[in-house]
Formats: sequence, structure tokens, C-alpha cells
Amino acid sequence: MKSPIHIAVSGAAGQISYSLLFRLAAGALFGPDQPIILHLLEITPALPALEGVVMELKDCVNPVLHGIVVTDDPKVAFKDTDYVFLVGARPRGPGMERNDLLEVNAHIFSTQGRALNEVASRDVKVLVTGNPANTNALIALKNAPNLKPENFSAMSRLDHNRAINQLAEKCGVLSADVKNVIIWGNHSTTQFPDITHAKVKDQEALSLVEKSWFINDFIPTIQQRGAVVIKARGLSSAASAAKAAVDQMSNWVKGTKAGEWVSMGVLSDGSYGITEDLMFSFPVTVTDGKVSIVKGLIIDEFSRERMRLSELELKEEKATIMHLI
Ligand code: NAX
Repeated sequence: MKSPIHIAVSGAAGQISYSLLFRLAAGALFGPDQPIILHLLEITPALPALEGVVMELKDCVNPVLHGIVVTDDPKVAFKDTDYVFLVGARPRGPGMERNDLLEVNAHIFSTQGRALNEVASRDVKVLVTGNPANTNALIALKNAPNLKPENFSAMSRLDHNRAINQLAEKCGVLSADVKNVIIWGNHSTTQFPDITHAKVKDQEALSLVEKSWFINDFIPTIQQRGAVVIKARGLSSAASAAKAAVDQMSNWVKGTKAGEWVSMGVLSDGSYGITEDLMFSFPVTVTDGKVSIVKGLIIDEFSRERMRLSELELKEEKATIMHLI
């Protein structure tokens, strides 16, 4: 019998977790032969609701789920964890400005970063989904000086998956036929979803679609997809976000396929002229758990301008929470 892998999820009583936890418990990340123990973190008032989720998890009788830890204390939640999904965050309340939102979440993610620093496995992989995801990830990383920056990533996989779907639908192919789309920048409306380097059934995507569709239709559709889902469903994307979180962690653990990349928010090393020390979504490959930014792609003026806009937004976000990092 293999020893269990410890996986923590914050915001465990929330919408995304209601899909994510059941995927994890069904073995989505490590398969049917690898036991897991889930560490579920919530704020104190949400613990009664979380008890209901725990009852359902148990009632699923998933063979890989060997234990559940429930807590409102990050140090208990992250103790000896190997994989951490930071999903919980404060949503924007009435009258709250963007800077207030950044500030309140900065406090949450600095506390969680310090707890990870103290008690998590030294090789822990921390995936930040809770918004503003990129800057929250930066705060957590900066508050965990004894962990490597490579231990942290921000989720841009939902945007990446949305881009694959839009391009596949436009070309009338299956999503599996689309490769190497890129999300550059922030998980926000300034992100640049890019198909300049994408392939559809091994053909250049831009040879199959009109440039005007790419600029006037595709880009705004991906940038605003979250808002459109909220309008239709009355609730924000949850199942697709949970799937994306599993996809991103899965690539991080198992690697990317030869000749393919995925998008991940990682600490900028100055690649493509992006300011260092921002959590910026880049195209990346992963080998043996090590994430590498894809280098050497030719960036045209149009793309560079789009990347700059998102970089600027991330710099502004960082300036707002600078006192906490
Ligand atoms: P919910 O509001 O349904 O759930 C969030 C949960 O987090 C709540 O149960 C809340 O009690 C908990 N929470 C709040 N503060 C916490 C803390 N300090 N410690 C532990 N738990 C805490 O939101 P949900 O729809 O699940 O979305 C979660 C986050 O994901 C939001 O910030 C959302 O904006 C963000 N998203 C990010 C996406 C991405 O691609 N990066 C896409 C989907 C989603 O919008």
C-alpha cells in the first residue's frame, strides 16, 4: 500500500471546491492506486457548511480517500502537505473598491504564505486560484521565504482552456486538435489570449482564421468569458475552474507532452521583457516537476502592446500591496 499524499484545499465550502474536492477524491490527480488525505481549510463561520461537504465526500465511498482534516487554522491545514490549492478568497463586497479587495486578500494570502513557510512540505506545490490570483500568489510566495518561488503558481488554466475551446469551435475541430494557445499576463480582463503560435491539427491557427476574428472576437470573448458565465448562470464559473485547477496541477506533477506547452502564472524572470518579480502567465513546459518558461517565441508589436497592458496592471496591483511583501 502506498503512503497517502496530503492535499490541502482552502475555501473548501465554496462553489469551486464543491467540484474540485470530488474530483480529487475520485483520484483525478494521482489515479486510483494512490491514497490521498484531504486537508480542508475554511473560515470559522463556514465550518458548519463544510461539515455537509465532508458528509457527502464520505458518502461517495471513494477508495482513494483515506482521511479528511477539517480546520479553520492554516497551520493545521498545511501541515506536511505536498499539494495545496488556495481557492478561498474574499469576494468583492458592496461599495468595495479594487484596492480594498486587493488589500483584504493580501492579508489572507500573507497569513497563508507564512503558514506554508512554517509547516508545509519543502517541495509543496501551491496553486493559487482565489482572486486576484496572480497578486495573491505573489503575496503568498513572498511570505514564504524558506520555500522556493518555484513552489508557487497562479491559475491561468481556465483562460487557457477557454481559448482552446473557442479556437476549436471556430475551426470545427475537437479541442484535442488544438495545441499551444497562450495566456499572457494577469487573470483579468487585461490578459492577452494569444493564438499567434497555436496549431490546429498541426497547421498554423492564424492560417485558418481571419486576423479580424482573432482581434475583435476571440480576444474579448476569452477576456470576458467569466462575466458572461455569471450573467447566464447567476453564479461564477465553478466546475470549469475546478477542472482547470486539476489540469494545471496535473501538468505540474506529471509534465507536459513533447512539443506542447500550457499557460501558468509563474514568477517572471524577465523573459519577453516582462518586469521581474511579477506573477505573470507565460507559456511553460514542465519536466520532472520543474516548470520552464518557453523561450524564443517571436513577439510582434501587437502582442507586445497587449502583454505590456497586463504587465502594467500587475505592477499597479503589486504597488498596492507592497507593504505586505
Ligand atoms: P465562493 O465564494 O463560492 O467560495 C469561496 C470560499 O472561500 C468561501 O466558502 C469562503 O468562506 C472561503 N474563504 C474566504 N476567506 C477564506 C480564508 N481566509 N481561508 C479559507 N477560506 C476562505 O467562491 P468560488 O466560486 O469557489 O471562487 C473562489 C475564488 O476563485 C474566488 O476568488 C474567484 O474569484 C476565484 N476564481 C478564479 C478563477 C481563476 O481562473 N483564477 C476562475 C474562477 C473563480 O472566479
